[in-house]
Amino acid sequence: MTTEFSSSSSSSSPSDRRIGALLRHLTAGSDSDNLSSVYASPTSGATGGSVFAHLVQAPEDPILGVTVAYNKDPSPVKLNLGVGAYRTEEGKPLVLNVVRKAEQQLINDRTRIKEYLPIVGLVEFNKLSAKLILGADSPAIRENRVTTVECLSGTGSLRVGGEFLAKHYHQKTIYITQPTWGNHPKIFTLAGLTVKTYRYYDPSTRGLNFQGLLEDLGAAPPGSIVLLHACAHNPTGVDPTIQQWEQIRQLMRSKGLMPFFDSAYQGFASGSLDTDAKPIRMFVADGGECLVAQSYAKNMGLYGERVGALSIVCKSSDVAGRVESQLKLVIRPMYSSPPIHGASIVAVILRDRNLFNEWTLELKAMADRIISMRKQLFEALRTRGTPGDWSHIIKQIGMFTFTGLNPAQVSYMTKEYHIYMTSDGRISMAGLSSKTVPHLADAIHAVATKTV
Ligand code: KET
Repeated sequence: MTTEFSSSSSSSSPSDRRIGALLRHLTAGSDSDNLSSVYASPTSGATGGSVFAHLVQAPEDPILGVTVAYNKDPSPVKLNLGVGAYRTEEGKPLVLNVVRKAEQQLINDRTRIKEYLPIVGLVEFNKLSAKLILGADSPAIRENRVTTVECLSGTGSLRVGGEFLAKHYHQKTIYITQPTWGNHPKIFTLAGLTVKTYRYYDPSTRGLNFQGLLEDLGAAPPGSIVLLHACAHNPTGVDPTIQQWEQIRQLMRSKGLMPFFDSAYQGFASGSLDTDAKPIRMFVADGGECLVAQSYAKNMGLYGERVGALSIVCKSSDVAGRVESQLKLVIRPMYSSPPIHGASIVAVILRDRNLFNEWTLELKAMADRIISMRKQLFEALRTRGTPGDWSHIIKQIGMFTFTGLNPAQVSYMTKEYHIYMTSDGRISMAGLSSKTVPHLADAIHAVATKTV
């Protein structure tokens, strides 16, 4: 257009030139009109208010927010018992020796590339993860009835599994334990499922409400999904016995309930990977279907690598293949494909007998240190004569002690002793050390002997 005007203006009549000038003027005018309307638009810099001005400040996450508050506290005696992350006796995060070795191997291998992984992730990692949780001799693996996809740690595996069920499973209700890990209801609601709870914990015995559990699962509509903590229940540290698991299995199978296992602590409960996977293997051994979300955050200390897996055990390899094809349709628009590094570390460790054995020793050492913290804390309260029965500290299983302290007591301990924990009274035993046990025991003694 501009070229046309200028070429015609050199050879045309005065009236043509006047019309041309007028047109240029009008065009320039409309340009500036456009510009001013751009500047005045709600997302431009020129106008006053933000389109997000109506937002209220969201509260911090109930678990991860504890670390945020802890980091702001300048006190030298502060203690973070909030998040379930392992610490050494020196209170430091731990990178396992086998992880260091595996990473060295990966770095030394110059043939390694950084291409996108397939949508399902690292295939070798998936196979090894299924073997780790279901057992090397699992008939379901042998019969090719298991599909496993690498996901973003335990959370991502739960979310992908939840969305898959919301899309393709006839029942949209998932039952979760009361209480449970705080993220469960949010994950499954956003995945498109309806969340309901089943009784699990009895505050009066600080143990399992087995009768309540059986009643609630017995009353659940046939086909409902049931979330089960594979071991080391979070936050209560209370697990069913193997006999109770068998009863749960029979009830669930008789009602056609769909088991969805969350396995975030394999190896952390008993110190043995196989023992901790037993409840899952009981459900797989009966030939029925189930889902399993695995996390390597805790048992390999790979928290920030975000490495986990979702396995769906099906009744035939034909169905498993179609399930996998649909899982890919869930994953691709969500994050396309998972990251390569963490899964490669896990694959190196799981495929090598020596590294695997070394891992089991390191894992056992972490589990043992936690158990020793339980004993030390229990003893420290006994020697202080702290009122109340604290035997649940040594009875509960896994990373956490569900102390029974109420939110007012927790906030008193934070204010006066700089001890940070979730407001439900859960403490991460993995964050304690012999040096810090007396400080925690003093704080618990204080709140147990005075009204706060
Ligand atoms: N399931 C359970 C039961 C669980 O406790 C956690 C983490 C996860 C899954 C997910 O972990 P991931 O890092 O996505 O693999 N729990 C600890 C950390 C957190 O809240 O994110 C915690 O309870 O402290």
